[in-house]
Amino acid sequence: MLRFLTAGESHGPELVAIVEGVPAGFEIDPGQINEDLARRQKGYGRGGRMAIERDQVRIVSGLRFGRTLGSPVTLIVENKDFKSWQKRMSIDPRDRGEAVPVTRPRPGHADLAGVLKYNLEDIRDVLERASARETTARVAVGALAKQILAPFGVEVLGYVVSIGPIESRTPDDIGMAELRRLSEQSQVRVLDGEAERAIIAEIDACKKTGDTLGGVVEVVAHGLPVGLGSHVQWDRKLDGRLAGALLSLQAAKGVEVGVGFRAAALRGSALHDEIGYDQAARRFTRSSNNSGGSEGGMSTGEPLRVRVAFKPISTLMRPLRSVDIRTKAEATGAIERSDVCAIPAAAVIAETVVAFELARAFVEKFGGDSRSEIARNYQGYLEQVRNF
Ligand code: EPS
Repeated sequence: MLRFLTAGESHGPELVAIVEGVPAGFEIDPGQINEDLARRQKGYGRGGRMAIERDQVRIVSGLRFGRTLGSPVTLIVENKDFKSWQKRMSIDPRDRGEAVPVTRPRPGHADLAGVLKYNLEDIRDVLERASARETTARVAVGALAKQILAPFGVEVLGYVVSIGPIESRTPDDIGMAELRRLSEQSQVRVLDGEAERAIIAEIDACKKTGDTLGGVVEVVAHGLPVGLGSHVQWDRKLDGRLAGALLSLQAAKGVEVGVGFRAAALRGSALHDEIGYDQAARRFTRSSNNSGGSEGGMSTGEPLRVRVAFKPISTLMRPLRSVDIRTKAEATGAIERSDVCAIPAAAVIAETVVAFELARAFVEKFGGDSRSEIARNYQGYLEQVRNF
C-alpha cells in the first residue's frame, strides 16, 4: 500500500516525507519534483518567505541510479529561513530564553485549540506545525506520485477558479495542454485574463487594508481507467478518499466532485450522464460528465474533476479581536509574517494531493512490487474492459 508521513516545522531545519509502498522500477526525476516545488512557491499575493526559500528536494533513500527500489523513499526539503531561527527553534533547552512566546491566538487558526489540547504555553509550539509550509513536503510526495502515474498516461493538473468574489471562466471543452498553458502563464493560475486583472487588484486592495483572501481551485485528471476505488466499503471509495485528503489541507473548508453542491438543485434527469456505446472503439461513452468522473466511489474513466474551497488565511495584518492566553485580557490576534493570498499555490498543492490519492488507488488496483508487474496487470485489465 502506498502511504506517507510528513514531519518538520515551518521554521525548523527541514521538511521530511517518507513514502512507503512505492513499487520498484519507476524512473524518478528529482528535477520534476523541483518543478512542482517551484510552482508551489509562485503566485501573486505570497509574502516575504517565498523570496527566502528556494525549495529543492533531496532524496536520501529508496532510489538507486534514478530508479525506485521498492524501499521507502525519503524526501527532504531544507528551510533556508532556519538560519534566522536557529536559537528560537532550537531543540536545546538552554536556548529557551531566546524566544518570546506567542500568546495571542489568531481567530481561524489552529492556535487556540492547539494550545488547549496539547497544554502548551507558547502558541508557536502549535503554529509551526499547523503552518501550510508543511504542504511543501506533500507537494514533493505528490510530484513523485505523478511519476508513478505518468507512464500509464494519467495526467493531473490544478488551477484556480475563483479568488475572493472574483470568478474566472473555465472553458468547457479545453484540453489538458491548453489548460496547462493558460494556468502556467497566469500570475494567479486562472484561465481568464480579465479575471486575472481583477484578482490582482483585489489582492492589492486586501494588502493595503491588512486583509486576506480565500478561493476555489479545481483539479482535473485525464487518462484514468474505469474502476479505481470501490463501491464495496466506505473507506475504499475514491471520492471519499480524495475529499478526505483535500480537506486535510490547511484552510480547506469544502470539496465538490463534478457538479458538486449544484447537483442538489437539479432534477435527476438533468444531472445524470447518459450512457452510450461506441462500437468502433469498443467502449462505453457518456453524454456529459456531471459526475466529475466518479460514480459509486469508483472512477468512471471520464476526466476526474474535483474542487476545493479554501478560507482566507487567518493571519491578518490588521488583526481581529482575541484574548491573551496568559492574562486572559482582551487583545488582538498575533501578527506573523504571512501571505495575503495563497490560492495559486493551493492549486498546485491540491493537484499533487489528488495525484497521490490516484497513485495510491492505482497501485492498489494493479498491485505489484514492480513497475513491470503493474504494467502487466494494467494491460490485462484494459483488455478485460475492452472485451466486456
Ligand atoms: C508558507 C506558507 C505560509 C507562509 C509561510 C510559508 O504559512 P502559514 O500557513 O504559517 O501562514 O506564511 O511563511 C512563513 C511562515 C513566514 O515566516 O514567512 C509556505 O507555503 O511555504
